[in-house]
Amino acid sequence: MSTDAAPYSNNATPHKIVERLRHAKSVFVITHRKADGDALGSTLALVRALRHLDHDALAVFPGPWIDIFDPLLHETPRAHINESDDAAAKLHNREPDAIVLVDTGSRQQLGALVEWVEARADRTIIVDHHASGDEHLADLRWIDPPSSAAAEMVAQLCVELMRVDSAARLPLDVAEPLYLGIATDTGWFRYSNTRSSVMRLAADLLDAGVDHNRLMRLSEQSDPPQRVFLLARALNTLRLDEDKQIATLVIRRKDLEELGLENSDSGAINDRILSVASVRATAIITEVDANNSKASLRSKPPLTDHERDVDVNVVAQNFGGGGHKRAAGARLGLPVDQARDAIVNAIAAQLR
Ligand SMILES: [Mn+2]
Repeated sequence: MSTDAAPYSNNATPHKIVERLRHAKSVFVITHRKADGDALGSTLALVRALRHLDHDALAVFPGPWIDIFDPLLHETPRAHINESDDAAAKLHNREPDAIVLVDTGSRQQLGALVEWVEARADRTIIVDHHASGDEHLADLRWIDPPSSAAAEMVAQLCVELMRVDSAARLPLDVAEPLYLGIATDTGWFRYSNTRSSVMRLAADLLDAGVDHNRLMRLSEQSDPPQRVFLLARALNTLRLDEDKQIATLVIRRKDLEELGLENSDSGAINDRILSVASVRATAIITEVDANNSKASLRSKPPLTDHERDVDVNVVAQNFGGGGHKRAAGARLGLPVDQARDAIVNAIAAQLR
């Protein structure tokens, strides 16, 4: 989620994007590196909808890759571009008529695809729900931060593209990844971005035949036991600051290495400590190396006018990162303990 991107804006309607896609015979759909449920779901859904209409569509994923959703990929054509790859060669020097970036519009999120995408801005379309990105990447931009997930936006495109009257009429192979996207980006309909439109869309997608239990199991109940051991270690580092309103945890390199884990999956751990009543904001600080750390941040919406609101997107921007008001991230060029203090101070400034 870390980005230097600036606030960016719309210049196209969903209708205009659909019209552009109708005229594109070949389309590459690209999302951000380390594709999460929304990124993957949005990409697969749009590629499959286009293929149902006999367009030549390809899903393109910049690495690294998170494999937990692999059972949902099926035969959908896709390319993986790793950090050290020559993007053009890996894409067989193919030149698509249109490129759609979904769930990101930020060059820092594109890995080895950055220059390839930048050179094709004239045929690139951004469909994103993040508030910041790099406008110059795309000729057409539909940016909608109120959308709970990019998949909510892509659902609208798929319905219009496929000329159905509601998402309940989408083919199951399109509906399933859309549901994955909205479910994961809303924390399974618990986060503050769970608005009425997303609940209605979820209902429609269930009517299209989506198996909620299967997706829930894949997404939330497929951890190796080491994840729980990591949680136990992380909880031992809990620190509460500023009248117990800020909760922070630290995950050290050593913890990950000893448990054989590659990443801290800090989003899931943040959710656990938000359960403390007094806590207004949380941060998981993960050690990258002796001098670098990354922070994953969350905040709770205030319940009364007396509560100060913590915007973690603003906190993350202090460190060159970003994201959303309730969920953001940043990389810090600091050892993990100093990074924790810096993050706590930045959050505390918003609570005073
Ligand atoms: Mn998203």
